[in-house]
Amino acid sequence: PTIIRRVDYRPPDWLVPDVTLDFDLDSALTRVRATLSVTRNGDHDRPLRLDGEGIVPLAVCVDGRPLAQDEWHLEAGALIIALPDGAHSVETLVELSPEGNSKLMGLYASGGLLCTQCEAEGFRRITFFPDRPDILSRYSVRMEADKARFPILLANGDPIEQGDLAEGRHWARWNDPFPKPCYLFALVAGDLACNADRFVTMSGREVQLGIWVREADLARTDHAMQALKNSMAWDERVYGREYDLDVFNIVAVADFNFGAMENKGLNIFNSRYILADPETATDIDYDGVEGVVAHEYFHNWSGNRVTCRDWFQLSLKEGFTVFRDQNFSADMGSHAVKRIEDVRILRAGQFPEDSGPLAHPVRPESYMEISNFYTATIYNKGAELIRMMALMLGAERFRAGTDLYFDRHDGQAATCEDFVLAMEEGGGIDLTQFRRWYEQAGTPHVRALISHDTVSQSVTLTLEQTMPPTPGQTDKQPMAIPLRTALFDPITGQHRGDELLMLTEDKQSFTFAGFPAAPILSINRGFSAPVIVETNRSQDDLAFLSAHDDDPFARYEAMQQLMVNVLVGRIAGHATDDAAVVDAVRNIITDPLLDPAFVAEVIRLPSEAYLGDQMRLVDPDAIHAARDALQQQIGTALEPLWRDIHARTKANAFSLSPAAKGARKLRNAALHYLVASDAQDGPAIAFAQFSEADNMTERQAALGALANGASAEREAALDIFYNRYAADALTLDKWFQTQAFALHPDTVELVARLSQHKDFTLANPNRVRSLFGAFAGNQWGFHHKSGKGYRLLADCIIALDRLNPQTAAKLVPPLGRWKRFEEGRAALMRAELQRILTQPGLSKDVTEQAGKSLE
Ligand code: BAL
Ligand code: ZN
Repeated sequence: PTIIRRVDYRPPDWLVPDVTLDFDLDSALTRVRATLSVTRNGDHDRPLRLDGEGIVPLAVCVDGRPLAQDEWHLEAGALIIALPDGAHSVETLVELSPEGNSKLMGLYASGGLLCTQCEAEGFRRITFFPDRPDILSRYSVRMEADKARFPILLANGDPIEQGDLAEGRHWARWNDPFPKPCYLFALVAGDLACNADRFVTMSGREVQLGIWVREADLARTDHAMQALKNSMAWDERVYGREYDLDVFNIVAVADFNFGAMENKGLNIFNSRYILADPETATDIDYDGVEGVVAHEYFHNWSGNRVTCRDWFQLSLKEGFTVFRDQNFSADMGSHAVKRIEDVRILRAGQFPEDSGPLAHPVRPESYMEISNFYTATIYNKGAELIRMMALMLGAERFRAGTDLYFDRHDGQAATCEDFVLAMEEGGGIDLTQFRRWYEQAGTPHVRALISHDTVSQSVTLTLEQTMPPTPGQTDKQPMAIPLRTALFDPITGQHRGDELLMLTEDKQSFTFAGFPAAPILSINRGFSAPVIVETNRSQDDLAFLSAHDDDPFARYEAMQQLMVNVLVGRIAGHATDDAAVVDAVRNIITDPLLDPAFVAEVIRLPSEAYLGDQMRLVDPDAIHAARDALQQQIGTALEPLWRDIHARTKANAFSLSPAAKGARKLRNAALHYLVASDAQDGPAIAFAQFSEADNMTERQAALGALANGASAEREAALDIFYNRYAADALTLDKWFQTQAFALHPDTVELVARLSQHKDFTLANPNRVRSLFGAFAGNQWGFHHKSGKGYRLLADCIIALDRLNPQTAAKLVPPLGRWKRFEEGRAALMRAELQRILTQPGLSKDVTEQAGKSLE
């Protein structure tokens, strides 16, 4: 397959200012007539090239004249037409089968609905078009369909007209006045019910809001609607961005590759990010709905009004929009907890990517299949880059930078460089060196050594950075790393203020005067830079910070490091001071001033995967044993406290208030420690919580705690859960996911059985992710030394690739971590990658991921 390179970007040969689309919709056979006004862009004689995939033109007309067969040809799926002069009207007709579209890209059927997904390159599966984000067109869309089966017809923009036709058919026309790239095109047809509401914008315009779902799901849409209204108000208040159309619609569909899609005025969502009620959604699900609704809404400016010039600039819209949704969610709840959660996500998903064979810069240089670049690096590390710029600039200057960016590039297809320039000019800062964050892949390592001199009563902090080599990048330049730092007096527990140190050289020293005694270092406070910090702090220093640091992230981090040191030491066979961890946990859970949600985060043991990331060679069995033992030790040593927490955090009635959510989170953490302790009644307590809970947060946590063990309660709870939710796909996903995540010696066998379960299907991406996505994230289960886990995942990838290559390719990266495992496991992983690569007809999605993973 061809490699696409950033340096090869050329402006388009032809522009398409206006598009008229006419859809005759039907699940089995849909006809699409497209009329494009095309204009030559620049002085050249190149033909018009319209991308196409899996479609053939049934008719081609230019300026109303049907072309003969020899006046056009197909080249790698694209329609090529030589045209004279500078402007023409080009009309094509194609036929599609939405119900035969298992890739879920283009126009497809899902649960009786017809819907579209075009980003990144799905529009070419609907009609012939120059499918690239720098072609911005005004769209007018007419849809016609059977009225009984498809009573609702939605598209981008505003509704213009509709009417009835003979034989039970009807039609509707929608116009979108804002020029947009074709990846933002959308339509939906189906039998949908609407949660309707309104929002009045800051300039007093009324916007009609609609969340469209199956009638039976209507009661589960209120949280999403509230999130939408909060997002609209937040973007006005924080960024001065107002919504621009008269309607804003969201549709939930069951089969979806992404989480959601920001199509102009018509967001289409994976139903898991719209539907929520206490019976079926956990607090994490509720937060996911709020965050994703906000994310897609925010794209209206960061993505739609200002879009990307080419797909190498994907982080321009994604990194910035993730940053925006993270801050929105923090404002809606707890800043401290949100930051901890976001860093945990970054470390779980992006750090491994950055240290493996698929590492790529935030602005990549090349790709084979763009779908493979919707990664944690583009999204989450991209958001960290924006966060660092915001930190260096301060709130006011950052806002000046974003104002300049939006004003300057409104209606344009822009680049990451345009964003950085707007920050420099609007915010008044030189980001020359900072640009390396966009160019160099890999997570910087920072070594921070603190030394105290009693004679001069000064402290020297020496910072040293190294950038590990990544594929295609062996020699790296030093990065500009902003590190928020404070020095604590161990006696008073105070510090003199937080300083932003800029590490820009390979090695730099900072000296601070006026310290008669050695202070304790708090560094990378708030996780000010996405780096790995190593320090020479003792376990006592970390215990001190875990009890006293006034930066909540740094306090969490100190506890994590304390736990990591004990666990890594234990795995290496060293004597470890476990009591220090038990004492630190006791301090946190007995501090009445702390927010319970924050407490629950701080006392959480590092995941097995995170521990693996701290080791050169991952030993899944040793990691599991060490972590399990420490959990048991903390559970047993503090058992009365866990019992007390568990009892007093039980609520009388369900509420979604921050206090109620915090209480549930802490209650579940206490339950996990109780079940892990030596107490005999752990499973009984978990089963009681499972049975009595009036909400999914407590029910699923109890199920998860039981699933790790081997009690009779485990099987009973799994059966009850299955029978209660077998008819509800999103909730049944949790049943698959909980078992695939279970830290249980038989997980690999269980996953094999579940993959044959009558409710397992490769046709639904959520179901695939709930079993195989979860399993691949279960280090102990997946890396079973027999290699059975690798074989199961590879079987799934091979079978899924024939239906849905995009989702199949997302499952490949866990197999690419073989260099971090001993030779036995590494060889088994490589063998599965090789087996995948030898499959006939393998997609370029999986070919790229598996090929790179073997290097
Ligand atoms: N643009 C694809 C889905 C999302 O990031 O919003
Ligand atoms: Zn996005």
